[in-house]
Amino acid sequence: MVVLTVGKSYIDIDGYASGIAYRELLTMQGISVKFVSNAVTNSSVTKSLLNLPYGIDDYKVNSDDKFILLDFSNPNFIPEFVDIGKVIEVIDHHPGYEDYWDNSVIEEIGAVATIIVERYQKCGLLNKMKKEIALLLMAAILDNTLNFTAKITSDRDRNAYKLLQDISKEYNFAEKYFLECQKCIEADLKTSINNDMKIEYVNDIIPDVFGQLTIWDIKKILDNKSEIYSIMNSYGNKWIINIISLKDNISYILYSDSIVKSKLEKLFNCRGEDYLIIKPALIRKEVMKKAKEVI
Ligand SMILES: [Mn+2]
Repeated sequence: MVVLTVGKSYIDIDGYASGIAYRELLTMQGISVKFVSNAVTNSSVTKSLLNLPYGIDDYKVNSDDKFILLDFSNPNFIPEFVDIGKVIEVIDHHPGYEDYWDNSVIEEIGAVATIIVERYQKCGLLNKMKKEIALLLMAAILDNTLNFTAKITSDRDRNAYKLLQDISKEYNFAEKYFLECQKCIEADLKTSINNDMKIEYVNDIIPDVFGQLTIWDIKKILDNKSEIYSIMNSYGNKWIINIISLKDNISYILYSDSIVKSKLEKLFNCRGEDYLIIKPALIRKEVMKKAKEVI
């Protein structure tokens, strides 16, 4: 048996969709394969995607099984049931461990899902892909590329997404998918902010407490500013939070006080009232990088 698996800490939609889609492809090719993981799915795997008639297999690993690792290559994230000597392939897009593996495909690309789409294409089996599988892979590409705005996005991701659109016939899926993610965030703003909180000293420009939320449409969230303030204030009196609104590709940066505000205005060379508006949107990593370059 070939066992596909993902990193042990949590499963995001890229690992989830890639595991399911690659299992279907290998099965079509006559290979016995299961997709196995004990990790929990995070909020990028939405309820409606979890409800599709595909999922993780209930399977106990045997000593003669071989393993394929998807969407991770860092050996620290290998699940306990994987025998590292029996890993036959690693497909990932996080750089750093290319030399560690003999059979690795670690590419600078938006999503592992894109590589899986290309494998269907190479085998001439794209026309056999089910609509539900196409939807899962579309969500993976959307999430991992931040709706094609992240720097890591490549033309391969855009091409794969087009092929998947033709299979699923869903031409308005980005809005649908991200609105469902947003609903989850709005339903429990506190958990969503807590689960994506970075506390790290960068320098005097940026507070240590740096939150981030990725949503589709900013409006409702801004109506709820007071709740965001109270959640962020529980981390201390100096903070910022970057709220990425994908619909308009804008970062809305909220801050704890006027001192932080004026430092950010200087950094971004713009003026804010209750928040800064930055277009195109920046992810947290990019804001930190910009702050480091100043000093
Ligand atoms: Mn990924």
